[in-house]
Amino acid sequence: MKGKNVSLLILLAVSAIVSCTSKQGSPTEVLENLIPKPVSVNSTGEVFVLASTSNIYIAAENSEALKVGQYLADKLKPATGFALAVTNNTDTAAPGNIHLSLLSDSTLGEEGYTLQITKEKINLSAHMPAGLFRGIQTIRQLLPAAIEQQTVQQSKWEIATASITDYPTYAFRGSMLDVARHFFGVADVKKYIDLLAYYKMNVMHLHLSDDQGWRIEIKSWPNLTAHGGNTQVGGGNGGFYTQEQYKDIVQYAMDRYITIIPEIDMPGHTNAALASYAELNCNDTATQLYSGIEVGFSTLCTQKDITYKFVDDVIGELAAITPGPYLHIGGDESHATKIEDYIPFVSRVQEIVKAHGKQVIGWDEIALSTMQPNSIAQYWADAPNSKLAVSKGAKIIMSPASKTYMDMQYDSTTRLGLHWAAYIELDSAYSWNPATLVDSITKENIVGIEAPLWTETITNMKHIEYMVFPRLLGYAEIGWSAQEGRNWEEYKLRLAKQADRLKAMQIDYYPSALVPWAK
Ligand code: NGO
Repeated sequence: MKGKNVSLLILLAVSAIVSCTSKQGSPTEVLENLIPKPVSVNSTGEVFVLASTSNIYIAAENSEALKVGQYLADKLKPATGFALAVTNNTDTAAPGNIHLSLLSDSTLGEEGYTLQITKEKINLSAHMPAGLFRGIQTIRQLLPAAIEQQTVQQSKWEIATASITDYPTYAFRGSMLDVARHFFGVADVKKYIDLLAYYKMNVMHLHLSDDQGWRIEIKSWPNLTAHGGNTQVGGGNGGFYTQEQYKDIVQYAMDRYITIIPEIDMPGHTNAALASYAELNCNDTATQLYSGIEVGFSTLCTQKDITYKFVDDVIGELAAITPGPYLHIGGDESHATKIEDYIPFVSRVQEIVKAHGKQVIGWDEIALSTMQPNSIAQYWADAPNSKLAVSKGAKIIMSPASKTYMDMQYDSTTRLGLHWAAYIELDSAYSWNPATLVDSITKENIVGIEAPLWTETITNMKHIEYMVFPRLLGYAEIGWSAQEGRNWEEYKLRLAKQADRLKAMQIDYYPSALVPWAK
């Protein structure tokens, strides 16, 4: 109680100071509009106004920077109705413009940026184009929430002036979508990618195969999709991405500085493949397609040569259409594979991935195998496995099920989802530190965090939105923002302010009672 009173007093004092320096009716608060929280923000108490005469100027001929500028113009257009010109012309005389520049400042890293917002102009600088891209998300969040509407809005497009320096804590900040248990088409995946981009995340992991469905065209094994793509949990039609569609998703993500990580789960979670090709089974008999949700009954026949030919073909085709460095090989819950078969199989698959020029990621069980020097283990449930991976020199992606699984229900009344790992309310999702969650796994061992959405109970985009939002914002902040500056009591106020944006984007989010949403 005492502690609460003190923080209330501090809050009141801070808002008193803020309101003294504010101009009546104009935005002054910068920080409260931003998730993830930047490294440093100095508000300067004035206002920049975006107008129909504003332009976006790119300093220097750089086609990537031009593309980022165009992305910003495209995002600002629907609600403002302004056709902002994006040009290399750096005539800086006129006020009201946005300037993007690349400068040699390696302290900002690949994704860092600085923003100088004065009443005359906005200067966004970065060391790399990815930093410009992250920076324009900050500009979007500083504009009124109506900026996210898709039709022209009557609003003053004002931004509070400030100087901001910002860069991420972790290099890897992602989410996974399980498109195997239920299939989601290209448009849904693109929408998901857009939302990751808005909160400065940079990885999207696609869980492309499981017992219930095979979702990516493999030209040398066409029955995987022709047969194995035909169903999903509950027995619906399923579906799959052609390689052209997959490439389209990859490009869409790349344009947003997001890396796609494709996952082929093996040797377990493989019923869809086993149903499509009899020769992958030890008894040479194809299984039936499966639409239930129990796990742990399927395994590739690890003794057969054809299995490794299959893996090599699949990994080879996937590597050829995946520009990102990673290939995910699953490896979880292979309860139907004897451990003496599992270990050599997973070790050999890592060599195959390496031969195709990619880096392995696998669920934490792969720690039991011989790890390639740069293989990454994804901690989801088993701390000893993850520590074993670290002892073998591997890095860790933190996806603890009890904190980051977005298929976990918020509480016992949530209409979708599971709760085998935990109920995950927004405070629980936010209030943990990847670098101290598992003893002896520290920040140096961790590449970053990933929040998976498994889809046994999720059948459409509205369901996705409800389970992902607003937890995803917390994961974005855990990955991006400094641990020392994070606490739930302060975060929940910023989260409350995001509601208008989520509404403007027509996202069906969970309105947790823990958050003081505006009336
Ligand atoms: C587990 C399992 C998945 C389930 C998920 C449901 C991992 C890595 N394997 O996580 O197959 O879909 O739980 O929460």
